[in-house]
Parts: sequence; C-alpha cells; structure tokens
Amino acid sequence: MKKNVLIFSLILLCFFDVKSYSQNIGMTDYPIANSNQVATIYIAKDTDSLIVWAINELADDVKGITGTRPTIVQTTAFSKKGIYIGQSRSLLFQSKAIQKELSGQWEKFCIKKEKDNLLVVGSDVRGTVFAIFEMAERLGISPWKWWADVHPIKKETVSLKLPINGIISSPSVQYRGIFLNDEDWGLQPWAAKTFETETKDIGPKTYEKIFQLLLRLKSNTIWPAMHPSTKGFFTIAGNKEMAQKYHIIIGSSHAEPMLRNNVDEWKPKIHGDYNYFTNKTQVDKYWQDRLDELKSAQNETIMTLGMRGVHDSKMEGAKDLQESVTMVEKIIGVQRNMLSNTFKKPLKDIPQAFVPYKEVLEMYDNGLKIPEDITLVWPDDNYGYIRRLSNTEEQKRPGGGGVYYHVSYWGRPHDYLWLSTTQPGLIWYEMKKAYENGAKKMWIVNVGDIKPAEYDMEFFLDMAWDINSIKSDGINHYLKNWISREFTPTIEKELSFIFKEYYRLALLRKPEYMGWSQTEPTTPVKFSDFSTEESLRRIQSYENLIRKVDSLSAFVPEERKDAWFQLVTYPIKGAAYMNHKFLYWNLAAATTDVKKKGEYDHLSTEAYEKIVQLTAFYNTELSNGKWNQMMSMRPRNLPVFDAVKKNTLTKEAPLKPNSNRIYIQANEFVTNKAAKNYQWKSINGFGYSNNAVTLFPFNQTYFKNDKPSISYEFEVTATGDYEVEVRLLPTHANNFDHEIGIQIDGNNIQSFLINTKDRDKTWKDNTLRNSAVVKLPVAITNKGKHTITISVNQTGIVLDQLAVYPFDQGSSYEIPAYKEEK
Ligand code: REL
Repeated sequence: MKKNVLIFSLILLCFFDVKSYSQNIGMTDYPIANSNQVATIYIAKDTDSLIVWAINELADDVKGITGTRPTIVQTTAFSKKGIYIGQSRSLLFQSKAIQKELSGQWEKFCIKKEKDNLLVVGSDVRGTVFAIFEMAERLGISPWKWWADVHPIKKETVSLKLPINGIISSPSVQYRGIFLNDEDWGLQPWAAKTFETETKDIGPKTYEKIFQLLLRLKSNTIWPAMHPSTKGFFTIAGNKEMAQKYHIIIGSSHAEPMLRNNVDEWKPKIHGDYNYFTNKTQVDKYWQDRLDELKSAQNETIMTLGMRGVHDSKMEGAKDLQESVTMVEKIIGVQRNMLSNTFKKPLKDIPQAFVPYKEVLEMYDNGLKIPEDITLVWPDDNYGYIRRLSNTEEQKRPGGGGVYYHVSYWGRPHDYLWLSTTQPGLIWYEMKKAYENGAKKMWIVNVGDIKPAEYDMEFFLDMAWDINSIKSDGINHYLKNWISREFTPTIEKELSFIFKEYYRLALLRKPEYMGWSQTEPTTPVKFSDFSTEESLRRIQSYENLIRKVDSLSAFVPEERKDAWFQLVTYPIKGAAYMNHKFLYWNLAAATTDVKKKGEYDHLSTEAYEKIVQLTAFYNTELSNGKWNQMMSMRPRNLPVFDAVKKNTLTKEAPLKPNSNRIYIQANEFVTNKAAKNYQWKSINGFGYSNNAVTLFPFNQTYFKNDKPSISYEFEVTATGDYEVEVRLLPTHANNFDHEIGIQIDGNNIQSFLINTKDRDKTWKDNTLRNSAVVKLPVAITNKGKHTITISVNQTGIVLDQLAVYPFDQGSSYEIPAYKEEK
C-alpha cells in the first residue's frame, strides 16, 4: 500500500514545473530538527559511496546548526517518517514515472515533501549529491563553510523551506568548473607550506577540499593547476584517484593538450623539442602514455585537443599561419585516433574540447577545421570580454560550444592576480550572451587561487547551473541573498551597496592597475590619469567604503567574523588602500603647498602600511593561521605593489578643467526605437553607470536597415564648440564590426566602428578602463535642449555613459555616475 502511495506521489512529482524553485510561489516547510528530535535520514543499502559521503556532510551540517546529528539508517522501504535520499534507479525509488523524469538524465534532481517524508532524489550520483547540497544551502550552510570559514549559526529549530510543488532542477551547462591558475603566490605556497606539507604541493589533500567545494557549488570539472611551481596533476600520487572519488571530470587548459602538463612533464633532455614538425614520434608517445595511464584509471575526462607551445605560447615549428593551420588539423586527427584506439569507443562518446586561445583563434578564423563533435570552448580576451561565439552554423555542431572565462589573469597589458574585482554584471552579461549563442556544453572560469575570488566564482557557477537563476534586474537581489547566507540578513542592503561600489570603482580602474604601469616587473609606476578632482572623489568613495565596512562589522555574528575578514574586509579595504596609496601620492606630487604635500605623503605611506598589516593578519592570525601563505600582496612583485617612492614620476599630472560638463547615464534615455524582436533594456549592476543598456535578447543579429536606436536629451546654456562623448563596454563583435551611428538633433548620422582588434593599443586602453570611447565634435548654435540619438548595427553593443562638454576642455577619465542608494 505504502509503495503504491509512493509511486502515485512520484508520478505527481513528475508533472511539476522544471526550475520551479526559482519562482517564489507558495512555500512549505519540512521540519529537520527541534529541541526534542532531529529527522532521520534513510538510504538504500546499495547507495553509492559519494552519496553516502554527501549525506554524512549534510548530517554534520545539521549537527553544526542544532548540535544533534541526524541518524543515517539503511532501509528497503518507506516504513518510517524521515528524509529519503538516493538515486532514482535505486530500488527504494523504483517506479516508471520517476524513471521517466530522472533516469538517464544528466545531474538532475528533485527535492519534494511527500506527506511526512522528504524525498531527495537524483538521476545519477552527482545529481543526488547536488540535491543534498541544495538542501544544506537552504538550511543556511554556505558552500564556503570550509574555504572561507563560514561557520554555522546555532539554532534549535531548523526546517527546510521548499516550494509547495518541490524542486526539480538540472544543469543549464553540462561541464561546469574552474581553472586553478597562476597559483604561485597563493594556492601553491599555502598547500606546500601550510596545508599539505607532506606533499609539499597541491596534492590529493588539497584537491580533496577543492573537489568538495566544487560539488557544493554544483559543478563537476577541474582544469588543474599547471604553473612551473606546481608538479603536473597526474604526477602527484593520489590526485587522479581523488578526482575519481569525488566524480570530478578532469580537463586541461588551452596549453595542455591530451591532459599533459608540458611545463613539468615535457623534459627536453629526454624528449627533445616539443615540435611536431621535427619530433612527431616523441610527441605522439608522450600523449599516448597519458592515455594508457588513464585506460585503467577510469577517470571521467574532457580532452583538450590541438597543440600550442610548451606553456602559454604559440606552437613551435610552423613557418607561417597556413602551415600551423594545416599542422594543427593533422595533429587533431592523430589525437582522435589515439583516443578511439585507446578507449575503444566512438569519438562522439569521448568528450573533447578545442580552445581557440590567443593566436589559436587567428588560426581558426583562417580556415582551421575542427571536427563537429569537438566542443568549441571560446575564450574571453583575458579581461572578461568573450572574443568570439558560435555563429548560427557553428551552433548546429553536435559538439556544441563553451566558454573559457577569466576572473584572474597573468599577462599583458596588465595582470590582475591580487584581488577579484570583475564586476558580476559583466560576468552576467557575457555568460548570458554566450549561453544564448549556444555555449551550453562547457564553462570554465579561471579563478587564480580561488581566494579571494569566492563571490565571482560562485556567481559564475550558479549561472552555469541555472542560467535563469539570475535575471537582468536580479544581480543585486542575488548579492543580497548571498550576503544573508554568508553573514546575516540585517546587513544585506548596506553591504550590497559596498560590494556594488567596490566592483564599480574597480571597473574604471582595477586596484592592480593603479600604478599605470605595464605588466613587466621593470616598468615603473606613473602618474594616474585622474585629475585632482577625480582623485579626491575616488579617495572619498573608497573612504566611505572603509567606514561602512567598519560600522557593519559590529552586526556580523561571531561565527562569521573570520569569513567577514576574508570575504569583505580584506578585498574592500585592500582595494581602498591601494587607491589611497597612489592617489595621495599623486596629490602630493602635484601640489605646491608644502604642508599638504607632507600630509598626502603620510597618507600614502599609511595606506601602504595598512595593506601590509591586513595581509599579515590574513596569513598569520586569520582562522588561527589556517590561511598562512594564501595571500600575497605582491603577486609577481610588480612595482604597483611597492610603497610609492617619492619623486619618481615619469609623466605629467593631468590638468583637467571640470566645469559645464553634462553627464548622462545610459539608462536615462528619453525615447528608444526597438527592432525586429529586440528591446532596449538596462542591466542593473553592469557598467560604471551600474545600469548599462543593451538590446535584449542577446542572440547575434545584424540590422542592415531600420537600425534600433536610443535617444538622450541635454541642454546647453551657451553656444559654441562641444564634444559629445559616448562610452561603451568594450565588448567584441562576432561576425561584423560593431558600428554605432550618432545623430545630434536632425543632423547627419556620423558612423563609428567601435570594436578593437584584440591586443592592439586601443584594446589595451579599453580593457584596462572597461570602456570604448567615441567622441564627436559638434558646433552648437542655439541654446536650450538638444537630442543625441545612437543607433547600432547589431546586438552585443552595450552603452554605459555619455558626456557633453566644451570642446577645449577635453575628456575626463571618469564620467561620474549617480549613486542609487547609500
Ligand atoms: O590565463 C591564461 O589562460 C593563460 O595566461 C595561462 O594559461 C598562463 O599559464 C598564464 O598563467 C601565464 O603563465
């Protein structure tokens, strides 16, 4: 009888709406614990060991909150009231309906209250584990509980809040994960000297913690650390076994085809040159050896194919572009033969990826043919702007598309390896656009050392799990929820303002770029491009953030103080002091007032000292020394991280008049003209305006005639020569150049091409300030109101801010934005 009831209820379960949990329809509570009792967890006898591990984690989580650990009991039937967890194919959940809904699906799960029971069912092992961690999170447990010391807050009574119809969820993107990169100043020394001294490297103990984090964040893929200070992932005993234990799929970066870490594993003295033109036999053997090793290991993998140089450089040996194209096609053919011969499977059943990073994109655009079952994983330009996405034809390829994205980067024109300041609005826009253009197979984010990229990493992976979980006007709402979970709901409004400002101010100039130097350790720091007024305003904005962080810290529960330091205090104050260090130094150098000069110099030195102190606290005192060696305040020892040295200015201070300037934010349009099915909408939390505007939806469309446009008004009190300036986010065009038309009043439309070629000077300037700037001189012959109309030739163009100013005043570095809330 019970069994029939169960089958009936599971049939019902199959009819509720997919992703219904993101809609806040009627909610229900399932009691987990009160002062008298705690729910029992029931599992089938044959439950997979990873699911058993996750259930034990959940039991520990509940104990962390209530002090009592739920009992885990093996059962064959629904005989008692409790939480029933398992895979849908388990006998415990056997029914045709549930088979239909979950079985054979990739990582799908449902959580549902059924009378007195709670059912937590997954379509496969990972799906079930994700269901368990979904539950933990809903109980208030942070996925960062270990990685950021977000300790549970004690409560006597705990219940699980669920939509009445339950949750059914499955990933939007199949392979979702992170790339550990540039780990030399954080993750590697921390693992080697603090956490895993027995391995002296990023070994199985560290990977175990990383894999647990990935599962809590509902992700499944790793591109392991691969820098020269780290030994190759496969050469450290226990690493691949750990990946297998946690069902984590192993891939490798664009520079490491066939899961080979060349920096560590290619030994020139033994193997010769890493050159396919001259040393094919050795290179083939080197790749085949890794496949042979994997044959017995049974790890899930996704193979990166192709060939570049030993590390992050172009392929050796080709005379010209055409020769490299022909050779890479041949190499991919050879690699695929190796794969099918070794694993004795059709190629379509062996996950493979091709990553057209840097110069490889040029090869692809010059005719390189990639077999259709290989996933095209499109990289960004290292600064968060995706260079290229699948066009309509490419979207039909069975291998599908993906993205390799950065929230941390080592390279030209400048590194950003210290803090994590990529604006979530930018991540949202680029990844949503990627998804709408077919990138659904694989998303990898370069997170550097993981810390302090916690928020950006979770934001990215949450979108990968459920692309609809964050809407264009929901980025701040998502942030507030995160704040409530990590700290307390009491401060969600104030702290979300701080974070929004932190990301917005860094969009104009990241803390790592404040020295106006380039990436090489030898280039000296220079005067900033900020005028005195801009510097003072920026100093004030950061001062405000410091004050707010200090005043909010009193509201943070004791259990969350360690988390508060690593997730809030260090990044926010670090960014603030880095700005203070340089801006006060600039002010000191620019002023002729001796007293002021002394004060500014002092403030600059003090700001530097504060960074030293914060970093020392992070490494030695935070969480009783748990994070020792994790935080470096000078990754790659670039001059920007030093105390500023007085009187070493190598360029003139900018002199900027600042009067009679008109500033317009992109969302302040007065009229707009939509086209086809495309509408102008703003994205809250994106751009320096925090409200950048673009055409929705994001699938690529070209408007030959009848271009969509958007209009703004401004008023002048004096006639004369003016300049109209339009600032756009420096997004990349796919097939056709980005073009905007600017029309002032009824005059002729002036056209501007605004996309820049990756790695040219304009691109460098644009990415460092996150702005593509278009200027149009206009002679204004009558006072009063005027109109600016901006038209666009395709989707993918994002407007941020506008300015109108007397021509002889010139452009300013910043167009101030209105602050929406305090
Ligand atoms: O960010 C990237 O993808 C590349 O720059 C890296 O692969 C590379 O290892 C970089 O960290 C420099 O060494």
